[in-house]
Amino acid sequence: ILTREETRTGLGPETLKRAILNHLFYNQGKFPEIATRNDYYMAMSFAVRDRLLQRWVASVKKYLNADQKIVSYLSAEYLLGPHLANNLINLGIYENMEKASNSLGMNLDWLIAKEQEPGLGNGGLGRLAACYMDSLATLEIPAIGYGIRYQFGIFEQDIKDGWQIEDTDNWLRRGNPWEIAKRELGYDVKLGGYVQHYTDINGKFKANWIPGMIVKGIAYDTPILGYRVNTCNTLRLWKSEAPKSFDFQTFNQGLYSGAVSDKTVCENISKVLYPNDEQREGKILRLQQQYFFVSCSLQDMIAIHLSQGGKIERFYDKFVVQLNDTHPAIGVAEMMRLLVDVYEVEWDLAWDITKKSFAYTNHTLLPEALETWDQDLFQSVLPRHLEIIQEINRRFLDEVTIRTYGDQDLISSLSIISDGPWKKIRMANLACAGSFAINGVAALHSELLKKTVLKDWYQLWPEKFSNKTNGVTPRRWMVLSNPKLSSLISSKIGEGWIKNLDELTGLEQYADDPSFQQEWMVVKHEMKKDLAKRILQRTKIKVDPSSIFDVHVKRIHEYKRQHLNILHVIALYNRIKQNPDAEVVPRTFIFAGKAAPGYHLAKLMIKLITSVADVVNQDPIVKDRIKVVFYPNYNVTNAQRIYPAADVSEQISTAGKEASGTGNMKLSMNGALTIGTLDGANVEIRDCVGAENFFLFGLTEEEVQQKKSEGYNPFDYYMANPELKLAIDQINSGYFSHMNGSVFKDLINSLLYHDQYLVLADFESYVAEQERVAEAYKDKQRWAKMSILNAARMGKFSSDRSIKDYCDDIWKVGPSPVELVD
Ligand code: 26Q
Repeated sequence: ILTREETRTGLGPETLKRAILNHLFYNQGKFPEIATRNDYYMAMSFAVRDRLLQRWVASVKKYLNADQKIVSYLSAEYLLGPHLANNLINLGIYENMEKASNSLGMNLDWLIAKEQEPGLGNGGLGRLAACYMDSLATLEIPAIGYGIRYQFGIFEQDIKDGWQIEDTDNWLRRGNPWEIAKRELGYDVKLGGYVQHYTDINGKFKANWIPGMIVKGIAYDTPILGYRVNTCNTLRLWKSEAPKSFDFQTFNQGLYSGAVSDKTVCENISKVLYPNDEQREGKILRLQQQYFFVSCSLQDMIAIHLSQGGKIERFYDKFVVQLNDTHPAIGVAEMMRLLVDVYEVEWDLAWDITKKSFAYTNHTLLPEALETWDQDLFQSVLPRHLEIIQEINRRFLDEVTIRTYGDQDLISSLSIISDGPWKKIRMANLACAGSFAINGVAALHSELLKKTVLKDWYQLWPEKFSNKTNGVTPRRWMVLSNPKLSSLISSKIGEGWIKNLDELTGLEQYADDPSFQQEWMVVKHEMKKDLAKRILQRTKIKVDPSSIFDVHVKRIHEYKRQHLNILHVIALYNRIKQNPDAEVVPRTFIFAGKAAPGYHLAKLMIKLITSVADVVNQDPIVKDRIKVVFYPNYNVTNAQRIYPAADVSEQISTAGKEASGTGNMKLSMNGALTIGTLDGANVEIRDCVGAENFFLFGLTEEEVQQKKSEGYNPFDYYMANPELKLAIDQINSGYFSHMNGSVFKDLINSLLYHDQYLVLADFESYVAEQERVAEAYKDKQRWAKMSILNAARMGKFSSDRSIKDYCDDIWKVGPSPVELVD
């Protein structure tokens, strides 16, 4: 007989079984005879959560007592992926849970598959936040992640007649066992209305913001456990609700009537994630979302700080606030409002506190992606913040004027509010002005930031700038996604690499060992067979696991150049058609990714891929030597299945456009060889794995700029390269679209007459490098060696390394180990 305490916290198989049955019975009112798989999934998750909570309470207690600084990560997105399997690994109970579930007549994999993943992000930026939460906990750094509890995450993608169809992601439908609603933890957030100014009895100027509406933010906490440690941090996501009543004292009597808020309007704020990636959307609701979660989060941090006896002037001793892009940059103005209007701190001191608290990470060089808000729209949502930003800007530009001796160009480029008749609030400028540190996400990106979009900031404040190359967590992206490869690695070098990824270099000594190469490629083949099964189920396309699995998975975007890849596929197809006996190394081209619903050309790129697939896959002349697959609904769950099966990783963005990329890291860690441009983190990956283990092609960033300034004419490339011309002509003629050539005209016109991402300029170099890829694959031993060396040299790209760099250089925070006491 187990004690109640053992049932709640024990980690043995018997105890876990008991715990699952307890939850089934007492939580869900079910018993084995009638329980569904989903019931078991829920019961198991609650059993795991109990074990997290024990560690979570110990962690929170420690953070409350110790005068330890806490990292506060502000992000509008967290692309977490499923929790259950990850928590089993971090707790170290995967095998025990397998035994427990077998003894209940359940298969652990079935139950794991029941989880609806929280898709609360678009892509790289949201997934980075999730990897960083994992590393923060694993490194035992006190941290809170703040964000939005979207009721609907990123849309689910389906493919109908070759086109992308979006469906809402109702991830909470069956309940979410991983979150704990803190109904008592809520903050009021004002929106709209106007500002009154008056002089108080002491002769001080005061502002009183009379809102048009008030929403309440409710905290939903998800525990984030580190790998094999007791540190369990908090991901606190805010849900918007209508306040039942609100504090009458706070508002001017009689003027709040308009603020009695409409339930649906309030609940709309945290309803849905905007599916735009690298594309601005100047919608009021988006600004409301950003302000809503940032205001709740800052109010929460201040409440925590004050409740521990901290002084408001010393906020930055307790928290360092990292801005994940400009989405939470309104926090700079909100901090000033809270300090000046609510806590009555003098302006200069308030600005000093603010600047000591915030740090900003930039994730994009695309000028069109930099966030700005129309001043009138901004004022309609945040009238008081507009005044505050105007005041920040006035004082800030005074400082700039003196420092630059009145350089008008600098002044207007640094201004937080743009000049001209259509005034815009520039969020990157607000973030830069209000932060003590500014960083890019890969070495090249950080250098280009200093030369381009943030050039003038760098000129005046070089000391604020640094690079923090992105990383990914090896727990999810190796141990969890690729258990066979992980076991093989551990059988040679032990398990230390899981926490210290640099230890993977221990594999280098086996790179030439034929029997290790053999084992390595056997694992890869197993994973390819698994993926082939999934592909068959999901798309009805039969693919050969011995062919090269050439993987291009990421959001669909012109700058990521999925169309360059498909043009190469068409060229290969034509070579076969023109010479059916041509030697072609069999290849499966696997694409996956979502297009923003309003991004016409990205959606056309999907249609082009699926159309080429329809023709190529059916053509008997091809004899299955090339296959094209568009795997629908790319998300974390599907990514975990695709990366381990990849032989080739497509990282083919126009040089200078991809800030970092993180899929490039995950694929290389899993033994895929990269074909890529010198862009983002590809540059550093190539440096680490060695140029001889990387397939490089394309223009460099300088050459891209050079070409553009010379007056790039894509049509010349089209005319000059017969393979390219044929491929484009075929698309145009309707060869891939039942002889209806008009389908792709917008895409073709964009390529032939604009081609801002230099697809045609890079085509020849890409095709030539792809030939080297095929040639290399024929030599199995050489390929195996290159694959092993790729994985062996990826230590730098662990998010643990990234987080250590942030801790040392920006946050000045160290580990704070947590002990379990019962
Ligand atoms: C902005 C305004 C309104 C609505 C949506 C958005 C929005 C949402 C998401 C804008 C951008 C994003 C996401 C950007 C993103 O994922 N960037 C990627 O960040 C990765 C992590 O640093 C990098 O590796 C990628 O290179 C970069 O593209």
